[in-house]
Amino acid sequence: MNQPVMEGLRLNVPAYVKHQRLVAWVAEIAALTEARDVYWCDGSQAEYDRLCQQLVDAGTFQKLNPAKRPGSYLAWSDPSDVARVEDRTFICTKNKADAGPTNNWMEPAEMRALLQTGDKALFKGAMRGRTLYVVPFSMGPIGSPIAHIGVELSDSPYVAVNMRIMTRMGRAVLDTLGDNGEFVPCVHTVGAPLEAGQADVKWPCNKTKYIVHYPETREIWSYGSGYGGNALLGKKCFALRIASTMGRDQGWLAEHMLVLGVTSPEGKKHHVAAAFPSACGKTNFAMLIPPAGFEGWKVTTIGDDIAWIKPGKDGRLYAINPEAGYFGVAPGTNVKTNPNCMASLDKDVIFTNVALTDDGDVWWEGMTDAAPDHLIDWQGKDWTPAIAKETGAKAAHPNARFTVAATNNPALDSEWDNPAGVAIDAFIFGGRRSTTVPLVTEARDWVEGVYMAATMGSETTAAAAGQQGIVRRDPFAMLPFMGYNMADYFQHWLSLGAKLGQSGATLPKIFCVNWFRKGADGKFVWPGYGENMRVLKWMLERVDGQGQGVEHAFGTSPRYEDLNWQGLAFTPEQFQTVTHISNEDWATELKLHDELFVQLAHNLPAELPATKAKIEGRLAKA
Ligand code: SAT
Ligand code: MN
Repeated sequence: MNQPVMEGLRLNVPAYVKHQRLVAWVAEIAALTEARDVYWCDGSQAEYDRLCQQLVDAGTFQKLNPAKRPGSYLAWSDPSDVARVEDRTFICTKNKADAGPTNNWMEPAEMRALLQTGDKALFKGAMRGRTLYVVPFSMGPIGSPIAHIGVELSDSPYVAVNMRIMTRMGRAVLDTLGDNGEFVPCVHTVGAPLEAGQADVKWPCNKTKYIVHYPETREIWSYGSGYGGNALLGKKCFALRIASTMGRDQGWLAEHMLVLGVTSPEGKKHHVAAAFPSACGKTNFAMLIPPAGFEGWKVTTIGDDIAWIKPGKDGRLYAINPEAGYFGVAPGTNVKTNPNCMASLDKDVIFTNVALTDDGDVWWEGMTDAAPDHLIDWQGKDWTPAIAKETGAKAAHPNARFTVAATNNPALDSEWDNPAGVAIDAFIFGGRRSTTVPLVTEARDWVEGVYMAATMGSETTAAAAGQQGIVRRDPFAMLPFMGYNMADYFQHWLSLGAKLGQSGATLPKIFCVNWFRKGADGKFVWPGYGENMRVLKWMLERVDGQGQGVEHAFGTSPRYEDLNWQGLAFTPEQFQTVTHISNEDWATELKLHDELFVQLAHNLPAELPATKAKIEGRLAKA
């Protein structure tokens, strides 16, 4: 292929690239952003090692002690760039109603003027002095009929190396794309052009941030942040926001769900998909080790954050994990809460915003009972337990993360890479609620389950910038990740259920859980983590038509004697605390459901207020 040469810029197109439209687009973005040069990622180990070394030389990465943490690096971000920025995230559709009331919206032409075409367009010259990395990636196994391809153009080598872990990235993707394949174009800049002679900083970013989606043309434009979901555009931007609209149009689901396999001692295997908001323990649940009393049971991980779920010919729902790695929360992770995760982090990890130990390893709050005597915290400052006591300074940022390949996980499911996916037996929806919501409830039918998921509330966490610990409605744990109108999304779920039901297929059962209920002392009552297996087993018994429970106003829950307590001292009184349904609390809760329904009134499926009326009727009789 001839190499298009633009004024002063070679596109450096490798001979194996056959896709003229892709090359033309790279040329267009390189010209717009005035990138210094262009580099096409091939996805090789040698390239990864080279880019990591380059990041070390630039001061972005510190190489960790290879005797303690081989092949691993630590990055500290700018203190202002530590989480997703929901208030800077936009869904740009022609009609505002298509983005819906839960999304920030701007008219596409207006946004394009701001970013691309206007006199002061932010992307104009944004990559000056920097290399534009062409990052081809596949969400899902390369070549799978369920997978989709994206190409991210980014001026951040940190993004390139993280994308190599989080996705199937590199030359093989372009080979599959051929000369005319479809891809989602993703443009990302840290928004920190370098003028001639200007020295770079360790974590370039910009105070101004835009995370922009055009669902109608399936494009993503991200400006000003180098962090996680703002910058690794295959993840929330593509695999959830853009993919949810693709799913709506094509009859499938893109969900903020982990997917796990559970195998019983008799060898019977079930698959479960579970939605929880960010930083509510999805990774822990996906890597759960069954506790004492569950000998012979096995839990295996298919995915820890996102599921793409498509109906199969048999009417069942099949899920794949579109990702190839985990971008998980480090604080709180330890050998007790998540031993499989700790083992995954032994080698070949990129850590972001954890603390550095004096012997070149990492530490975060909750990793060990006692903190080391001295650390360098995530902002590069001296940290000791005494300083922490006095100032409250955290060694690791509460949203500190690890990036690691799925293949590092000792509990990885043998089917995790299966292009056909796994058949889902149950959906679980869970929020972080210190009160009101009981440990586990089974919906009596699909519509009741959709109601539960739609009205889910959760206390906010450090995964997003903004106030933490306040309850907000987070339907399906998708509030920050919906690419279209939330009410239409509810309808999509209802319609899919109705369609599959009509085909005679058994629909997955739907459950709602809450691991986070607190007692009068303000402490969590339910031990969580591995002990969640007790609840999981009950759910699977229900799937098999065996588990016992009692019906109440909004579903069916187990009694104390319906769970296996072998190996755990958990009293009926404690069980009462985590399962109690207070009519008073639920009256308040239902008012919040009302507020949501008022907000989503446009196109809200009638089934939802109808379900609410039934619940109210039952509560009145209770
Ligand atoms: O920053 S990410 O979006 O990748 C993590 C999360 O919020 O779940
Ligand atoms: Mn997530």
